[in-house]
Amino acid sequence: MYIGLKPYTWLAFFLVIFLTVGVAWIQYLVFGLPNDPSIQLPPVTAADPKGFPWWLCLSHWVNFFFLILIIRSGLSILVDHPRLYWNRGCARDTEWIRFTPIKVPDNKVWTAKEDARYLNPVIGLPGYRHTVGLARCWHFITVPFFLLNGIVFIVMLFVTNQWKRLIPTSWNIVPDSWKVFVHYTTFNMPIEPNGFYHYNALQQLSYFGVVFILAPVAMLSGMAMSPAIENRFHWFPKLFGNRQGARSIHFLVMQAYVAFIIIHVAMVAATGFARNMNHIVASNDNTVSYAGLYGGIAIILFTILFGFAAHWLSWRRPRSLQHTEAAINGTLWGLNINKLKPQRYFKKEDISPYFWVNGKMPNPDEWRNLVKNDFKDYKLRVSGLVENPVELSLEDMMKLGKDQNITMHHCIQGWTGIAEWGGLSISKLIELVKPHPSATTVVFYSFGEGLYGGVYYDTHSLDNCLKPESILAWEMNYETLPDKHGAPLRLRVENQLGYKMVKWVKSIEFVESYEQVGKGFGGKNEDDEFFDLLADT
Ligand SMILES: Nc1nc2c(c(=O)[nH]1)N[C@H]1C(S)=C(S)[C@@H](COP(=O)(O)O)O[C@H]1N2
Ligand SMILES: [Mo]
Repeated sequence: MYIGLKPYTWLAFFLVIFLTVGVAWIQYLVFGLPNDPSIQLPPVTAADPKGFPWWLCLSHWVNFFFLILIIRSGLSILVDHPRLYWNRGCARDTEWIRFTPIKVPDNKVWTAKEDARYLNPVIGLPGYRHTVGLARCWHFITVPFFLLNGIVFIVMLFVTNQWKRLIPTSWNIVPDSWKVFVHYTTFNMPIEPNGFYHYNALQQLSYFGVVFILAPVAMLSGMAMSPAIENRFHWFPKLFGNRQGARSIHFLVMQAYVAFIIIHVAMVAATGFARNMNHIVASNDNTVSYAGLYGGIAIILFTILFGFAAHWLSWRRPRSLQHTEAAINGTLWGLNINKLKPQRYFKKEDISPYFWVNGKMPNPDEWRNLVKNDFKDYKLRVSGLVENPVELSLEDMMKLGKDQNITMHHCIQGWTGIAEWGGLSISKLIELVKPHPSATTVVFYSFGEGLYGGVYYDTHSLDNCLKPESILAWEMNYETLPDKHGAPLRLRVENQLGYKMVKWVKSIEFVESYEQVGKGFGGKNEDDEFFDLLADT
């Protein structure tokens, strides 16, 4: 796996290493070992927690199980656009880290789909090419369980007195943690308290950080990547700088989790493996039994076996995963995120200098002949369950009036870009064609094909089409829509992900249900690549 870092990223990386490990060594070599703070821990009092209760052991391992699935599916999502940025336009050559040897060429169209990488299935869930749809299924099926487990855990912490072992009550924890850190990094093991009753300062601080900092930051940075949230609450991604900052921080949180897991497991092994495992698996402080250790190994084996089952499901039962994801999240999103109405707030100066391209250019003669004649012969056919079917030329549409919006586009693969779009508001079209009351879904067909052949199309609920900023655009950044971005006409529905915004629109049809179109899942990518089922929600 190729990893490319910008010089400033290397610098930041080495600075972090130096400020921690380097400084610890300097202190040790110059001033000697600091006194051992573990020894100074207050004595265990009667009010202190007595060991690990069973619910704590259970939630620890449930957390482990889901965290592994979340990290593995997250990695597969990441490499579908294997670049991370701090700027929201994802400009060429501005990524601070990339997981691909390829530099984005500037002399030809290089689509985000071509740029996608894939992982070995031992690491990614699933591995192999173009599985972002299924990787998202796994990510979003597991996240609610992870969250629920976390909530139960935190409630139980406070219902009992277990919070005392996790939450620092004095700022002394910071210098004390540093002292422990100096001990560890210079391989002078401090005297450990019995972890069944008490943690050392650094241990407490890191567990606290994992539960009360990493988890909430992961959740918030994840939410900041949603187009519906970003286009409605523009302040939200600013918590992380911007939308791409949120993606980068989401990644760094994952890195912190992985680093934590490695160090945590190493420390558990180094400080009395069998006894520690009895604590966290068997909920006892037995010093001779191996029951906890065997139990822990069994849980880890189960997690690995589940990984195999997860791949089997991904290849053999992808539809059931897609439906499970929709049953869990489609319903939730329908109730909240999808109700959000995009709002105007971007200004002309926010427009991204670079805007990624996606999808296969249409090839039929029909479209190429239209290009030759500057789309003067183009007619958009609007039909289906409508009182007044129409065929509109670009000129006809322009006469109906132009709506202009500056919005952020979110590709499911991870990149974003801000652009101005000008065109016909879909609500005006709906007014004109007068859909029957039975029409709930609008289908947009393209001249182009999907990745695996067949007409590219997608569907939207009437409700989403009527949202402000839902338009059929013939203009991008105040100029005629370029061919590669979907000329003559492309869809904009700003509370949705990019794949739902059909380019090179050929015709529109009003139907009763998306199940009547294509394979019946709401769009070309939903049909062929198991992307999120969002239609009609
Ligand atoms: N006809 C068609 N429309 C399409 C696609 C496609 O492959 N074919 N790709 C979609 C995806 S995944 C994205 S992110 C956007 C990209 O729009 P852009 O190329 O203008 O950036 O177009 C969408 N519309
Ligand atoms: Mo996309």
